[in-house]
Amino acid sequence: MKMPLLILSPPLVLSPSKETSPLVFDASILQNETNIPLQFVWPDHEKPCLESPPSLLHVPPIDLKAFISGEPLAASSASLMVNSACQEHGFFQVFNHGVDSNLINEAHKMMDLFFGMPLLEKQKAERKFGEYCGYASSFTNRFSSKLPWKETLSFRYSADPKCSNVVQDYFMNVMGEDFSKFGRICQEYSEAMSKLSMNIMELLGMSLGIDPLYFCDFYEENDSIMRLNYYPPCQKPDQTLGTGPHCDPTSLTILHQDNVGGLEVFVDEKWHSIAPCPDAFVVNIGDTFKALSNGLYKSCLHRAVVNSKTPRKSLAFFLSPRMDKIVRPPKALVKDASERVYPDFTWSTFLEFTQKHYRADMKTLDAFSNWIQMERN
Ligand SMILES: O=C(O)CCC(=O)C(=O)O
Repeated sequence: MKMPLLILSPPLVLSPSKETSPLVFDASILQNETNIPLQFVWPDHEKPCLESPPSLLHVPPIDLKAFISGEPLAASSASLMVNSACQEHGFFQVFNHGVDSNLINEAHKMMDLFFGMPLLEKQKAERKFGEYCGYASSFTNRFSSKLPWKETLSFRYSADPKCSNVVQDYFMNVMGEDFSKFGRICQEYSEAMSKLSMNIMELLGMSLGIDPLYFCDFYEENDSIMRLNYYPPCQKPDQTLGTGPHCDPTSLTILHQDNVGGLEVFVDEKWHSIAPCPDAFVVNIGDTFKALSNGLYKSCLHRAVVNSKTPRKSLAFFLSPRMDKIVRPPKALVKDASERVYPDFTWSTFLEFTQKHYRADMKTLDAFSNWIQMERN
């Protein structure tokens, strides 16, 4: 399928204007700047409200060990909590998840080392336009307004046995020998996330009243994305955002945030925060799973705010199906074809759409599904 040149709101500006010198997000300098560049200043209606901190969102704490134990009461209570949270906003937390805390701590330490390096070093892994892997500092080469106050390093993880070292290989090929430990830890961390996502998929299947193994099977050879987010301090935290409001186009996000705090979710026309908890992962439904659940589960708008004192880190694993899998709700969720909310699509088409034609917001899945329907008519 050939992609149309759609410009969705807000408009995509591909390069900085020729009259001004290109903007560079060098965190080591900008974190002390009291006059932040205008490109980072968000419109008033989108600015965070730091004087009156948002109320906490109720995200049910799910004891995954109890769920996996197969004890019927624990399993049914977890699945009821997940069902109601996913119909309301799509966010919940998992505890007793079985991921080694040393591995999580090591990953955070590696992030400190990486993002603490000089900009020129980090730029050796720079992400190219239209790609989703690599180092990106604030997307200064892609947009020229509403820039996020952050740096990211993203890479691909695949559970296909033929790609058993894909993360480690990426680090070695793009960043070199010196990054082999970082690569190994990211490989292990991504594998742990992929394994954890299978348990969560079992829970989601049960919560939707279908065969608990249905989604495990669907995501068995998942082709996922791992993103390390680093938010440097900002002397004008009330003017900018670390990550702007967006819904995740992927299927399921498993997020570990450090203890600084900054994640917010838009529910009932208000922003709510999710307090950090080092023992838990925050899980949220993305657009692709929303489509798989035939619109029953929500993929909710969220963002990250920054602060003037402490850098913040988060690790996001974006579970996605194998590129050629057809995203179509299981029969049990669609009694009649007229009940279908979204058309069939493959993750590869949706990913390409998100990379080339828009800036993430809450309408991406609708825009994408309108585009598919236009193409097919
Ligand atoms: O850092 C966070 O808390 C949120 C990150 C996020 O939403 C993203 O990476 O898409």
